[in-house]
Amino acid sequence: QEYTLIKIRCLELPASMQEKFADKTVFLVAATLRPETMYGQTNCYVLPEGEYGVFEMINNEYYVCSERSARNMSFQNMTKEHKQYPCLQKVSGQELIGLKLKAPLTKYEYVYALPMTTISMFKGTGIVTSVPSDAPDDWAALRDLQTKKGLREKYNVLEEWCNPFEPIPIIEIPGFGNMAAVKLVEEMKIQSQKDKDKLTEAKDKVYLKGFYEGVMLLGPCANMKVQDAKPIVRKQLIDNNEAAVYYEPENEVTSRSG
Ligand code: ZZB
Repeated sequence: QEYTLIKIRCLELPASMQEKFADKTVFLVAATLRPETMYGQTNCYVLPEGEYGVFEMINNEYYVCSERSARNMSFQNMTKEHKQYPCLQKVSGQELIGLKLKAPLTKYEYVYALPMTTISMFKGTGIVTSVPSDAPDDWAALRDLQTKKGLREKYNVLEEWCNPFEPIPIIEIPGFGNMAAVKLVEEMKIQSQKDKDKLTEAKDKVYLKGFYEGVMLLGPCANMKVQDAKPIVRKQLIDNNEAAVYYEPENEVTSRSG
């Protein structure tokens, strides 16, 4: 599986990381199959009870991600030393919640790291960038945080980290409008991010119809079909050093995430 790794720069660090990494360039890195949707990022998701690590990469960059993904990166000439991926420090998802971040391409000047309870630590980096306009899971989780005070309190999330961040229309899909995920989540009466089966169904629908019929609404690829825009936006992100190519061994993913 070929992913695009989106580099979301930390504008601040958790207390536990401040001593070692204060003068370093640190990113939360999120694996995505939809680089063309990065115009619609409103936040970044972490698994609160997930265990992440800080790893040194080439060019004096530091990535926060799962150790499993750092291992994969070490075989892809991304870490400082080939096949080496020493964990410089462990950090929990809960510690990352509330960090102020700079994400590429989105109109929001900065976004925040927020909790998502359905993240798999066995897929991608365990960090997920959020595009609620086009990813039903992302909208369900953001809406949960925006509307449920108890949930915010449980994970120490402040209202100002989620409520001002509205989904951004980025792709027009015939029949689904310009915020396909929002529309489907309402139409299918999806209750919360835990509504797994319905969310899978919604995701499959948006993926398929978006890829073949979606048209970009903004950026240099405006008016282009999603399938044509995808490689162009991806290349632009990589050329700007805002993203990297990342592969995941197929069988490992399926066997471990079950
Ligand atoms: C941005 C994005 C925008 C995504 C979109 C999807 C959509 P898949 O398709 O299930 O194999 N993702 C990545 N890592 C994880 C993880 N560890 N746990 C849970 N979700 C994860 O996986 C690829 C997508 O699942 C990724 O692409 C990421 O969300 C999420 F408009 O990134 B995506 C219709 C979907 N639209």
